[in-house]
Amino acid sequence: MITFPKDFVWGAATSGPQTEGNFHKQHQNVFDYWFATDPDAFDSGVGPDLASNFYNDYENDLALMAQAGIKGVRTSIQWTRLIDDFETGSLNPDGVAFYNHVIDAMLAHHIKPYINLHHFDLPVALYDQYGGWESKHVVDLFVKFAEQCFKLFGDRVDDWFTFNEPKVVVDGQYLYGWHYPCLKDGPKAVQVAYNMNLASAKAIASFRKICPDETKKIGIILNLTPAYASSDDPADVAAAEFAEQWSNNLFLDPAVLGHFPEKLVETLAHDGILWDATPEELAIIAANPVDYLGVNYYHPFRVARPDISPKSLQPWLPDIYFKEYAMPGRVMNVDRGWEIYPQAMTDIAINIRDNYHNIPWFISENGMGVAGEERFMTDGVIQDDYRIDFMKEHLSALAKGIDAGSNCQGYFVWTAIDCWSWNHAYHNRYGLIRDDIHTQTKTLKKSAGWFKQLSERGSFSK
Ligand code: BGP
Repeated sequence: MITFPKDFVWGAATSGPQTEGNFHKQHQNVFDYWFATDPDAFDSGVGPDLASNFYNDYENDLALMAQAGIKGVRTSIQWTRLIDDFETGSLNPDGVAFYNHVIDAMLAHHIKPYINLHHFDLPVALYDQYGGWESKHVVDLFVKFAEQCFKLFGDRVDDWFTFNEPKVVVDGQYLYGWHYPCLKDGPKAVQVAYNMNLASAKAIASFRKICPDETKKIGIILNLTPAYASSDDPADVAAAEFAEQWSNNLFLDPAVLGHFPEKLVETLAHDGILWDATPEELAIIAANPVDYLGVNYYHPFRVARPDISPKSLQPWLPDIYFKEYAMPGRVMNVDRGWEIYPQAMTDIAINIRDNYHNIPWFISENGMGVAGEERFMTDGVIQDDYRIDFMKEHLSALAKGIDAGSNCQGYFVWTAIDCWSWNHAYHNRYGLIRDDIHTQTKTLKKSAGWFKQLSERGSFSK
């Protein structure tokens, strides 16, 4: 039997852009724009216009989530829905009404709202005008938006997050082409990483003024991908050390410790591409650490020495210090192309315990995306035993970390209801609840029943 602490929160995570649909939304975010201009970049040409219809169906969706034993829901407020004028931060009345209804409905269903402010959904107008997160003006516009959220909903929402996976914005927009505008520009990526750290700290500073009550907490959600060296060879170990700093500590250290990783700063300065920062900004980052941390974990990061030396002549990219390594014999989620490695849950827990003041944290996303789930349907129910096994294995590894003293306080599965997954659209399904996207009919999968028992008992048998 694997048992979790008494007040452990059993929740589910999602985001505004992946569920709501674009009904009555005044502005386009970068994904809306990308889909409107290049639908072929999306699986089966399916965009975010309808998503899982949460804008119209939230009452029914939340009722189903409650049936699945979900006690906390993390979603995001869309900047492009709540705000009419980005410069002044003026409000869109329909957006305000919608998020008020959603928060009230969550509370009515005894579901605790966990509200995030940015989930890859930069307004495209701010990219066109200012280069998006490259600009410190955009940092200040984000803070205006955040302040509106704290003022409007801070009376009922206790749990807040500035960003979901800011590192994925850096990687997706500036290095590897997963997010519009698909640039490949190392120095810009470095500045964007700094600006997003600054935006988070500035939003936290505002939060402390607007929501001073001690029951209100604010954090950041980071995708931690522990870096494992492909061998004991010093060159592979050095590659893994850089990858750990670049992929994880670049956001984890400022958020929790209030400063950037020294070795990484040294390397970036040596390479002549360190971000533009002022002492005042660094003081804001130092003075505004998070109250707690959300950790999204899906897969490890296996790393080997790079193919070519950083001394070679080439534009700067972080990849001059490492390359991804496909470990022979690894267990794979073939549909998503991600390695399955539950042990990393324990490693993350111990790392937070030992190197990050044992700050309170929770798993803010973990789950399994599978294609063509209809193949597992019997009597109208998806028999997703593979998803139950995935959760069991990851929760067992997490419990080891908690037993060793790590201060983990919850587990949020990705996701409650099958949702739109960016460029992969509806290819892989992650939900405890199936969405037939042709009829928008939602039904519980087998895993929903298992999750309900888990949340009622706080334990499961192996
Ligand atoms: C995380 C994101 C989610 C979600 C999830 C699944 O990185 O925070 O928004 O999409 O990954 O990944 P994907 O949708 O790429 O399969």
